[in-house]
Amino acid sequence: MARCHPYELEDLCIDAKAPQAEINALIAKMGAVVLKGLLSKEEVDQMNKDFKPHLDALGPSGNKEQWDGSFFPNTSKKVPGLLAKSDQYVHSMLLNPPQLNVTALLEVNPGGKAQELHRDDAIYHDRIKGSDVWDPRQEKSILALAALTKVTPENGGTLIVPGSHIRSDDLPAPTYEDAIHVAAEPGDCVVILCSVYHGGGANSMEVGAPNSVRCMALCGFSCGYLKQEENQYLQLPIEAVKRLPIEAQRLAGWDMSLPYLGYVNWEHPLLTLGHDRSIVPQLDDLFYDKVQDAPQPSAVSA
Ligand SMILES: O=C(O)CCC(=O)C(=O)O
Ligand SMILES: [Fe+2]
Repeated sequence: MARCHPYELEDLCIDAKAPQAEINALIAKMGAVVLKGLLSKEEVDQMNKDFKPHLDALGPSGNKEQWDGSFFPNTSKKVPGLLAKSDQYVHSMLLNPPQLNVTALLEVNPGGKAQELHRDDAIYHDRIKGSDVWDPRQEKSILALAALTKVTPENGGTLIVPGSHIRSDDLPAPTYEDAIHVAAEPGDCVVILCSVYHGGGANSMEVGAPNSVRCMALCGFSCGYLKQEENQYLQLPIEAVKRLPIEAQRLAGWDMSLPYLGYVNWEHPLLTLGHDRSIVPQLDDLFYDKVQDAPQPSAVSA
């Protein structure tokens, strides 16, 4: 059966050092990109080292005590709360600005079945009207998936339907035949708009075969006025939050969404982490967004 688009994996791939405007144009067209070589070998090695004890603590793949559903079968190991588990993750994935939405390590093991194709933004109950041109204002969140192992179509490479970010919700959802399979090297990073149809792939490999385990570190961002998918305030030990760089604390949710959403005792939430008042926005700075309120270039020239 014909796919609903003409694209192959290489149409989504772009050098991570390409000009930002080129990357933006590609994601606007496709709804997803693969940034080749975003992370260095050292960054990938350090994250794998930091996460190993947490994966080991879950026991072997297929362990019946793990979540065993269709979206996440027990062959997928899932580690949450990554800000408290790897400083390298904080620096390589988080400090890359809006508000953090979700962190997760997803290790897909042999025997794992493919996820249903889905839009992550379905959690916000939005409907996409569908059009020929992408309107960035429809987006609520964006997700980066960094490869920490080799990722192949056989070991669970993510399934993506290019162009489906502008597909109307009145049309039937795309099928597995419409999806392309991600293949990526460690350090490559898949970035998807959360309106694009995607899903974790099946792992059809034998246990113990080379590259039979697929591991990706996920870092999602959402608009600051939305409830976060992974509840950072309850997920992270407060002492671990206090140790994060201030920019990471803000991204994790200890911040205001202007105008005046998210205060504590009428003040900025960073004060709850013990910061000196002099470095924390106060009074009118809790209400007015100087960037948004400034005259826009078109308004000035008109
Ligand atoms: O594991 C993957 O490749 C994608 C996972 C995913 O889409 C999800 O958990 O929502
Ligand atoms: Fe997803």
